[in-house]
Amino acid sequence: MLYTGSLDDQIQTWIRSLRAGDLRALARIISIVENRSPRSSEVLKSLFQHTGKARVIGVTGAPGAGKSTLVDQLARRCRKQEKTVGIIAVDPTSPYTGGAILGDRIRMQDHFSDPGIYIRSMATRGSLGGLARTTADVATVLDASGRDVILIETVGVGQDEIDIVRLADITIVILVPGMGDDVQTIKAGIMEIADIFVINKSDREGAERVEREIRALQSLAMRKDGWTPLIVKTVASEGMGIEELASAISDYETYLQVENRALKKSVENWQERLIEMLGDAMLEKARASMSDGDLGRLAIEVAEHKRDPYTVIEEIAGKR
Ligand SMILES: Nc1nc2c(ncn2[C@@H]2O[C@H](COP(=O)(O)OP(=O)(O)OP(=O)(O)O)[C@@H](O)[C@H]2O)c(=O)[nH]1
Ligand SMILES: [Mg+2]
Repeated sequence: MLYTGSLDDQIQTWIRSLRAGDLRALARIISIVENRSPRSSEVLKSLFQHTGKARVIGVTGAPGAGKSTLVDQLARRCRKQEKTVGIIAVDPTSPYTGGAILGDRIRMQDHFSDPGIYIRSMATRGSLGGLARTTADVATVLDASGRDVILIETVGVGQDEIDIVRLADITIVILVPGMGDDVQTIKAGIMEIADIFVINKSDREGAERVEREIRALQSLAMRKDGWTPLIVKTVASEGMGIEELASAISDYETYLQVENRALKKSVENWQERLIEMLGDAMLEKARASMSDGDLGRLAIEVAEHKRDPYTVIEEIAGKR
């Protein structure tokens, strides 16, 4: 596409199309922020004022727990209520889940004819700025495009994933029966951020045991906001328990609306995100001030013990 106006005009045109529901503009702007192209920060600055309206729901759990199936069911339910949906599927990159990713694509194709559901798969691990930040930026674009609900699916394996679900207003952690240690295998950090627990594959034996384990953990430590995460049993592949999950979501929403809790949660999330963004920006600034050659030369000097790395870093960070 050819644009003749100034950079700002171009961005404004794209944003107008995006806000009018143009799916091509949506895809284009998502690509811009995903690739961190030079315009991306201008785009995000302009979009921010249009965000904050979408309900962001994070869905996390072990590989194969049924996250995609559940997200799919939630999306369907939203559509029945005429709500528009954006789905961000943060692909696990481990090779053994390749089949599952393919499965996702096929299953989600059901929705491709419905412009009310927009699905974006991301496999950006190791990219500049990190997975969490890119996911946050894509969610910003979807929010600004007017999507009512944004569902973020991510495998609950590492810090990146914990950061991603921190973007969400509501975090759903999926557990399944019969996975050995069940609850213990899920990272402690993930357990802490659950607003709602889903025990999926409840058609299998052991769902009760998982529930008991969660309750036992809950009795050990109260959440500091006083919320006791609800536990919902589902068979996502059969659409069972989805209504119960929807009402758990709305119970939590009701809870958030009291005593300014939603705002407090958002402030906490922004505190984390601002630190992250600041870290990125400082690193970029430091990198820009030196060439690869500089870094290589310093690495040699440190390796040869001609200089100590602490002073080197202090110099670069401008402390000395
Ligand atoms: N028995 C049973 N199978 C289910 C249920 N929910 C999902 N499945 C199946 O479990 C498999 C994995 O489901 P997915 O939704 O792809 O799981 P996922 O957590 O998204 O997997 P990854 O994205 O690879 O981590 C699929 O074959 C589903 O059909 C359930 O409630 N019961
Ligand atoms: Mg999946």
